[in-house]
Amino acid sequence: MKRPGLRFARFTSALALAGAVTLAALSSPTPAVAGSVNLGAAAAPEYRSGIARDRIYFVMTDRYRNGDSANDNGGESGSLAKTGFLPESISYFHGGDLAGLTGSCDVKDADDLGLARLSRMGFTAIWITPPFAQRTTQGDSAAYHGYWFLDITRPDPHLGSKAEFAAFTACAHSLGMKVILDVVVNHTADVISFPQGSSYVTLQQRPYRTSAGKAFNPWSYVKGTTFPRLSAARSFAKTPQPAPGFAKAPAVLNDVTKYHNRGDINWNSCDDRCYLDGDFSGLDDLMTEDYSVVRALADAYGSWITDYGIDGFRIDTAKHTDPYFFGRWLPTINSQAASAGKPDFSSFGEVYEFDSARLSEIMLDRRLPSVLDFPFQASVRQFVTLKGTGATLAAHFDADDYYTSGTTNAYGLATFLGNHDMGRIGFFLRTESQSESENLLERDLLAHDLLYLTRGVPVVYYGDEVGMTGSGEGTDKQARQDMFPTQVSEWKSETRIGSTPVGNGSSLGKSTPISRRMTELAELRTAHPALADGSQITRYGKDGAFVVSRIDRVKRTEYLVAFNTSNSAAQVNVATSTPSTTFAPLLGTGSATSGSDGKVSFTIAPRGTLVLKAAASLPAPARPAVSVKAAMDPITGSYRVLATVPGSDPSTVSFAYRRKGAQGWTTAGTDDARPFRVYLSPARLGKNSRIEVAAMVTTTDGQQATSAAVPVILRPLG
Ligand SMILES: [Ca+2]
Ligand SMILES: [Ca+2]
Ligand SMILES: [Ca+2]
Repeated sequence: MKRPGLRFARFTSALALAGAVTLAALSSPTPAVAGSVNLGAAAAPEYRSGIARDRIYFVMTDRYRNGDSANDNGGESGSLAKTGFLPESISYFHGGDLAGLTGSCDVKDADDLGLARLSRMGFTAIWITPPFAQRTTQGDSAAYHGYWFLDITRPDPHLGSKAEFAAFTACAHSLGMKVILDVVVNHTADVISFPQGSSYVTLQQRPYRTSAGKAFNPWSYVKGTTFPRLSAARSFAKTPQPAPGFAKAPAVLNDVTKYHNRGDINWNSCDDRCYLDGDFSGLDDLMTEDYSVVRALADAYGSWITDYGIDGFRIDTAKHTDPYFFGRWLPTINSQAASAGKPDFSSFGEVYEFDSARLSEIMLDRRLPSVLDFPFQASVRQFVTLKGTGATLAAHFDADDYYTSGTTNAYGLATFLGNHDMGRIGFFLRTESQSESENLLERDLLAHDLLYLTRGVPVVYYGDEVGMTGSGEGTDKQARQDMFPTQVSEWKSETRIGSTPVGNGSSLGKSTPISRRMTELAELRTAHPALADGSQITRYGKDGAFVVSRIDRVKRTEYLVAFNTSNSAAQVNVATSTPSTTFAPLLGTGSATSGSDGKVSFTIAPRGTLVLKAAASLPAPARPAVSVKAAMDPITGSYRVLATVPGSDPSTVSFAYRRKGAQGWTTAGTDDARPFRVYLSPARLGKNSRIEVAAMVTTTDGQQATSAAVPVILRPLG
């Protein structure tokens, strides 16, 4: 869920410190290099998330395929308010369900348009909108989207039964696909209202009070399992009054004192706390500081992992959840997943934020392992519509080092081109492109090439494979079209990129230039895993062109991936790490030969992509050396630790720190692309902490060298 224009201050998380693992106890001492320190196991290898090589298809289940018309009314009859079913309207349920999405699960049957279709297109994971039982309707709209839950212990009856959910996950797993559930922890359906009205009341105006009337801050209780006893009449800024007839589950969520009860987020005049404690458009905002809420959400969502083998969560409205919640909730989720045989359970949060410095800060402060990469979406959108240049993309990826820690980095970010809130890439191209309209298909393919061939986990929004664009404003309801034959008249005649308007037909059986390219890109990533999660080194970013190297460290092979958004051919001259060899094409037309200095020149076609693979292996690197220096980064107030490594070998550099006087080193993260950097936050490590930092370089042939230790005082900004 999104709202524009949010601003956030930094949150200092005391819990962040508690989670930093001191690795001294784990290390088996290795011989120290003369004149340098021994980082032991704190010099961790480069990290990759469990989904770094996956390709995710994001689908709104209600809009994909109707496998069972008997559930279209959700088991209700009578009024629209009860059934929520009106397939002619963009605001109501349309009939799609789990049975339809699952299909017959026969990948060899070209007529099987369920999960087998997605497997054939090369997807290795599916993210479905929240499948939980909803408050069916609210005002003049229905919960077909899944973000208004009442009961998270069972599927919504419009989508199917528990048995049908089990069949869905079993089918996905049999096809080698992971299942990622969209979960909501910030709020429930809107059931509570206030006699005092819905305008937000600040903490200064009315603090929270215990049932005995004592003012308190819920953030004082985020380290333990106790919480003050509260009273509906006395504890809140407003008096919570639940509408009758809407039972929530788990049962503790029926207790109105488990909510913030301060009124709605006012999007125009919110203080920082209001974004966290206010109701999101009336949706009941959970008191996630209360451990009983943490526990209930962990048990209820964890049981889906235990019962169905769910592989990951996409976490809705993560930006609006209290800053301590994920540090408490995710470890219990991950341990339930590990017990269920899912040690690589992977989650990513929705933090609607377009600045990478700020987004990474929220991700790390909140202890989220990954987030949706909104800045990537904005940068690619600008690039392909000619509102940006190669420099736009270079600047975007230059911020990647902000995401690096011992257990996070930019390779685990979920990348995307558009979604169910902001609208589709096809709409942006159709309405924003500063180019001749006949090139929209090529620009759409270019956008998907960028999605699949740069770092991150590509998420395709369902319907983009058939070139859906969007009606009206192109956002939210108008970007949630049906894949099965639609009864919405404006969707029948809607412009599509690469194909004709769908009319009364189905979008499911169609092969389009975009779907064929997705399949090709998926095959390319599978055949050459470096294109999925190999080190990415920016080589060129100017005018219409953007070029990166991707490195296969196991095979010691370099790839060049080049994009050109301009309407004329782009001639580039870039550095590589592989001298005196030929680079042959895997995608696109062109080739190159590197000189003895590693430089190559080649041409990228207008609106084209070129993927080249070096014939020779990376050369044996010289004996390595590394030095570090640290300085405050004025953008974030974190300390930028920069390692200098001579030569052009695509080495990795592991960073570690230790507190003054301590013996063991703690992992700070490993960077595998020049410039070699990590960022240490005074807020997370402790303001004015005195630490030492050091780095260890590992070359592509396994040689290592360690720097001297450098003292740093983590003074806060300002
Ligand atoms: Ca149905
Ligand atoms: Ca909240
Ligand atoms: Ca770097």
